[in-house]
Amino acid sequence: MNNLKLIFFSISVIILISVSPSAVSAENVPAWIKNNALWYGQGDITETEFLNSIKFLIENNILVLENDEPIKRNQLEQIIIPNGNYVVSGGNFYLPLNLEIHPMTTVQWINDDIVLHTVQSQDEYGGIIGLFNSAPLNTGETFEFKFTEEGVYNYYCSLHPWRVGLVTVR
Ligand SMILES: [Cu+2]
Repeated sequence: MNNLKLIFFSISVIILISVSPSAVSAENVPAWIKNNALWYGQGDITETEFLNSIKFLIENNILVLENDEPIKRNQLEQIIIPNGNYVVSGGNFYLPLNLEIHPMTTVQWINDDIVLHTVQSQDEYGGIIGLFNSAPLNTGETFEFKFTEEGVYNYYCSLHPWRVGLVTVR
């Protein structure tokens, strides 16, 4: 085979082996494709035929080209209600004040303060709505809610209504 073809073949084999080792399982690669690689190396089939076999691997999800960053789902994220959160003029905001997550993330609020707090979902006018609503949480107690839909969710503490926070789902 000529040099160009040899280089191309080598690159193709490297791609097959190294693009996504975790996603390529040898037993999932059909025998005819393994033969294609051999035949292509020997010059028995054309570049197009060999490329088509790689295309087949990709289209059938045998060879998986990984995206930049897969979206993590079914994760747990935490919002801390910090010590001193009840103080009106204090700077002890929710941590974080605006939690940004993807859909299907469960959010857990934990009360690290020395007094009771609640978590109440609010509409855009500040009224309580029945989406997620905790009982009063003692120190160390938690409350969880799983966000399935994109959107901006407001909440506050009904015992300390100056404490408002956001969960942004997108
Ligand atoms: Cu509170």
